Amino acid sequence: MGTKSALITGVTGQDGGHLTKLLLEEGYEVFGVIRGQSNLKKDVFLQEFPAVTLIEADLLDSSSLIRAVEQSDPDEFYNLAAISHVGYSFKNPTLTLDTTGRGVLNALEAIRLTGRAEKTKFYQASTSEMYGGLDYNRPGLGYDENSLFHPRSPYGVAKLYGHWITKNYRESYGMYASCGILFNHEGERRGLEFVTRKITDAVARISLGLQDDVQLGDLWPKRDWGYAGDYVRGMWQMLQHPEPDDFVLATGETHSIEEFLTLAFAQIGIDDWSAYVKRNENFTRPAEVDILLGNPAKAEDMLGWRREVDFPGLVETMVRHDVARLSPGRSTVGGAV
Ligand code: NAP
Ligand code: F7E
Repeated sequence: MGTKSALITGVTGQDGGHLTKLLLEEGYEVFGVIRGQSNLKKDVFLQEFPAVTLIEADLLDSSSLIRAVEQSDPDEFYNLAAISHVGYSFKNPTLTLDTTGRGVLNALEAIRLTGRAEKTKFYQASTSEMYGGLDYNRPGLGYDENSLFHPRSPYGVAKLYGHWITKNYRESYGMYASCGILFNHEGERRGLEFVTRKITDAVARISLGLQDDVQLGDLWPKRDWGYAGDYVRGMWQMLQHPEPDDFVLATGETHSIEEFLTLAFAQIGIDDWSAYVKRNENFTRPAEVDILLGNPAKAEDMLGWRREVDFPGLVETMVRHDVARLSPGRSTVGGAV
């Protein structure tokens, strides 16, 4: 069989970077959808991944997606693009619906209308935010593929549409379309606006005397936090499975933001972090997801997926990366900020 081709939307995001690296290592010809007019963004991306062909397109523009699919003629289409920040989605709910919800339909239609329903395998980036973390629907062993959904944000609601329209295209048109229901995954490519990276960036700055404290919202919420590199491997494994299906990827452990702070500050020798963390109401949300815990048994059994990085290892990697990045005379590692 010849070289496989893959089209990735959201290629400039955290998972896009990890997935590009993996697919290039696996010998794929990789095409990435890049939005906007900025040449700088393209240049920065191509500096790290010169082998990738970038295609200017946008999830909001159906015709641009049709062009992207025609140009790349992909064996595998990974739809990672989204408005992905939960707090931002409350402030921009319509944009979130259009991008994170309707954008999935636009991507599926681009495959179908170009006559590739039988050729192109589709991956949809579904999320644990669809579960909502409320008492009544919280299973003891963690959420799995059959758990009830009760999204708690415009982001979660839009993702639920993306999830169901993907399943609908699988059932209606026989498309190979799979949803990965991924719990939080983090790492050195994580955007600085997400809580883990905001903390590790601040901890590094505090240790280097560049910053006095960090302003955060609620600290009690718990998340099932894994490493993004492990999770993109799971995405790829899903599309290698003989049948399309939906899979949860998670660690099966849950930890509060307070626990994350304790491990992160311990990396720079601070045991009591209370003086360095200030509460700022601007970082709270109109509705919170209190606790998320996932059960990855199906992916482990059917795909042989395993996560390699544990919670302390994740925090240590992120703090070390940010200290190195911000230290005088040190430059950025790879494409990570
Ligand atoms: P991310 O870092 O926020 O990346 C989002 C990407 O989407 C960026 O490349 C962004 O491009 C692109 N994008 C946004 N709007 C677009 C549009 N209208 N057209 C084309 N591209 C657009 O997200 P991530 O953490 O890598 O997550 C990848 C996917 O998995 C997302 O769909 C996210 O919702 C989902 N997910 C993430 C997690 C997690 O814990 N990370 C868990 C479950 C599901 P710009 O660079 O131009 O902004
Ligand atoms: O918040 C609390 C916040 O924004 C985690 C996305 O990738 O994972 C991510 O969504 C928790 C929440 O991630 C701050 O209220 C406190 O309880 O890092 P986050 P998220 O909302 O869990 C899911 C699975 C996705 O699918 C999403 O795309 O931390 N929190 N203080 C804060 N959060 C932020 N961002 N900033 C704070 O200052």
